[in-house]
Amino acid sequence: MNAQALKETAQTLYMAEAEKREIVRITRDYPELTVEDAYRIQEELVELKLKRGNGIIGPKMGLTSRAKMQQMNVEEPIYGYIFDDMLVPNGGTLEFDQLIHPKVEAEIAFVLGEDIEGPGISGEQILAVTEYFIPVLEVIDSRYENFSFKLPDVIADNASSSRVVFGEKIKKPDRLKLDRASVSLVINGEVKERGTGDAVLGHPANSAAMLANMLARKQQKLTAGSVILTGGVTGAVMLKRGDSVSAHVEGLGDVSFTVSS
Ligand code: 0L1
Ligand code: MG
Repeated sequence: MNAQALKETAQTLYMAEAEKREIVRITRDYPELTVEDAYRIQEELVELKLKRGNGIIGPKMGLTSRAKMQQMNVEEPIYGYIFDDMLVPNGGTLEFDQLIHPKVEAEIAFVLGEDIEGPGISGEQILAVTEYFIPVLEVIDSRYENFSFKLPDVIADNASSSRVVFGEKIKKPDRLKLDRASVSLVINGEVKERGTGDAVLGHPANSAAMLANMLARKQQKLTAGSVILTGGVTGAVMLKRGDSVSAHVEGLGDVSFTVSS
């Protein structure tokens, strides 16, 4: 895809999000779209949001569970970015009318005390510089019709990022084994999804390490203080108006929101 087409595609995705409008996946018209070009589109999209005045809260990993990777037939997760206009306060309201077809998943975020730069970063190295963990509800809202996309499409679409709700920032507890921590996603009082931290590449810290190594290919690094979403511990569940949503992460606590009616 040439530079002009990359820019136009980013603009199309940007407008689809702003206007809450589904679009047909890019790979229908560009079946040869590569992962590299998809990240270039994502970079253009990020630029458009920065130019609008938005700030980046931090990066996110997506497709981190074996099940999702197999489903998409990929060997590597993907990344995208969470922006400040995506924040919904803990216990607050998610405005349904601002979204297309939102789904929610429960995750664990890391906040590092130092910058860390790949390649060759391990989960242990991430844990050594982690200051805080945060329980998270991530709302994903693919801009593509029926969440129907191929890998390059979802990369270009900023990994379906849409909204995020953070629980309390917890100073990294020394003895907490995040891989064994159970995580539940509750909607309207019913546990809809359950998992343990090891669903995320064996340990959520491995996901942050992989992200550091992926960013290193672009001479970028994980920076101290940014919030890093490590990927869904639970599956994603479709939201509807009026839903009351919470997640419990063992050792870290709860996070919740309500969907507007
Ligand atoms: O956060 C995520 O894992 C989203 C990845 C994109 C896949 C999807 O939209 O279902
Ligand atoms: Mg996610």
